[in-house]
Amino acid sequence: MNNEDRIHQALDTFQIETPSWGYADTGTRFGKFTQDGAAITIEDKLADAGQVHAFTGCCPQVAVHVLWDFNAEASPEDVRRMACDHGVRIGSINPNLFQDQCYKLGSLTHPDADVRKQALAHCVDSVQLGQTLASGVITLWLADGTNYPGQDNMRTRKKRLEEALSEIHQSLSTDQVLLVEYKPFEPAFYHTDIADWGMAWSHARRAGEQAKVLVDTGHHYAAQNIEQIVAWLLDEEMLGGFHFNDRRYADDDLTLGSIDPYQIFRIFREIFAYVHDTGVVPKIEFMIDQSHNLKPKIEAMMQTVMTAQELHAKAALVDHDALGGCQERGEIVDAERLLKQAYDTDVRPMIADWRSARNLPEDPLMAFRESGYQEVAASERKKRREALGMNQTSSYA
Ligand code: AFD
Ligand code: MN
Ligand code: MN
Repeated sequence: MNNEDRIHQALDTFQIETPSWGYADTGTRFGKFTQDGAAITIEDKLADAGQVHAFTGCCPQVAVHVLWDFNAEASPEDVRRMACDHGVRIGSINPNLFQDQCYKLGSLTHPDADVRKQALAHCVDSVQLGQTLASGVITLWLADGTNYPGQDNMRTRKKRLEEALSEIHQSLSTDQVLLVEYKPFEPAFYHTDIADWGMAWSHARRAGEQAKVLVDTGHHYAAQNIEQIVAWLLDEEMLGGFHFNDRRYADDDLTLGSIDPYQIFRIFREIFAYVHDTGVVPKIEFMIDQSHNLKPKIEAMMQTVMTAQELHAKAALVDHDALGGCQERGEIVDAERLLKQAYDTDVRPMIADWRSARNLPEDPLMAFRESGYQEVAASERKKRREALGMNQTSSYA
């Protein structure tokens, strides 16, 4: 198979989910810079996600955040219809266990049984919401942890979480998966209850067959070898999915591949190698987790999507048989050359051909910019913000 065919075949099956929260105003703990064009309601978010899908052709699903996207004006049925109206559908469901005041000392791991009960009820409600929306994926991120040595017993918290995850798992329908996300620190600063892939793996394993690990590429210490984690989880059949972004320092939600594109290529290459070696195509949820504070939201999302397609296409070019031969013979220079040859291939013309063959613009970002959608949305939403008296200036949170 030539490079063009390999890339077209890879792109035909490559889909990546965009997050509703990536279209709305966001900020840091030091303040929020609002944008006239940012989405205000879930309908705005789904309209914007619909634009990303319409121009790129690979983002039919939108992740939702339960507390931020559903309310009196947006029931699950309303949201499902809005998604359909904008040419997308609801993807993963994100419970919110980190904003309610009662979660100050944790949610599912909290020392107070009543708080744990409230958190568990929210998770089970989220699972049922997923069933209502025909979403097969529950992505669980816990901000749980402690800020001071001695604050709580880490083993007791582990046990509380094991109990809760097992109950959440029991509420899943047969076609749902529970993806357990890990993060080394933030917001907790002394310890985080699910701090690394091993803890997530242990919790998912204990919870049940339908629980797997969610790898957020921004949730690793600087020198961590993420593709080794991916290879292990693949081999253990415990890789549930990714939250893609990039980081300079920590959980920065930078544009995927903007700091270390070769790492993302190596991650995708591990998946292609696993499929080649085992003949098994694992069900992996490719999801974006970003919410840019400064960039225009839709353009930032398109940049990430287009980069993901390029890095995935490059990884599709690796000749696994030739690489396997080099590895067996210990030809380490040639082995690395094979990877670099694939990575250094300019795949953009072949991706452009793939897009035009599907009536998609060769450069989705520029085509979107010329469409005028952003200007129309910004002026309409600016009026709505003013009418709602929404905060226009950043303030210390
Ligand atoms: C934050 C958390 C985590 C979570 C996301 C959506 O660090 O990545 O998946 O918010 O809730 O980025
Ligand atoms: Mn994440
Ligand atoms: Mn994060």
